[in-house]
Amino acid sequence: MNAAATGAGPTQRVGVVMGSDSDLGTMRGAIDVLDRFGVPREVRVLSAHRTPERMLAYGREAADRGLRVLIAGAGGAAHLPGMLASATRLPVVGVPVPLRHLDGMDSLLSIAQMPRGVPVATVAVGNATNAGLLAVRMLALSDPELAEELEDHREELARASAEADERLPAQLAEE
Ligand code: C2R
Repeated sequence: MNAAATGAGPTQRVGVVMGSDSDLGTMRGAIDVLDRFGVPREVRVLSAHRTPERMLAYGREAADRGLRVLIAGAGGAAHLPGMLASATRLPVVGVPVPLRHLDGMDSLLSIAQMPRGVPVATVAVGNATNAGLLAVRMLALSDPELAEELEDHREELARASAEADERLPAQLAEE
């Protein structure tokens, strides 16, 4: 089992944190991206509401443990990303997790509307994939190999889009 999969150890570069294990379906998007780029990560369930002391300790120790970026997802009254950001100087990327009610708007606003001085970079509702990519982009600033892989990924996206563009006339003609 590699370091990324064990979820422990000093080599982890990104901490993926969620308020509940019920968020895992959404947060898997970030985990998959980090694994795809080979970025060592750990995954934790921590809650500003349910385990405030554990959550604060994690935030306070994160930088010293070698983590470079935190990704934090939570649904509803999503205080976790902001509270983590208050306990660390590391960049925190917040993921609004949609629950059954309010389509994730509650979570989105809880995460995005941070007071001046304590930033949380917020992605779209449910879009943990972009949180993973944002973390990879941050790490790539000081990692040329990762930067090259990101360029390949960007080219791949552009190629897929161009291919869809070329396929579309034939698809419409078949309708
Ligand atoms: P359960 O499914 O465990 O009842 O959790 C979680 O992120 C989850 O989406 C329901 C929702 O509660 C959220 N939660 C928070 C926080 N802790 C848990 N928003 C927090 O600290 O912000």
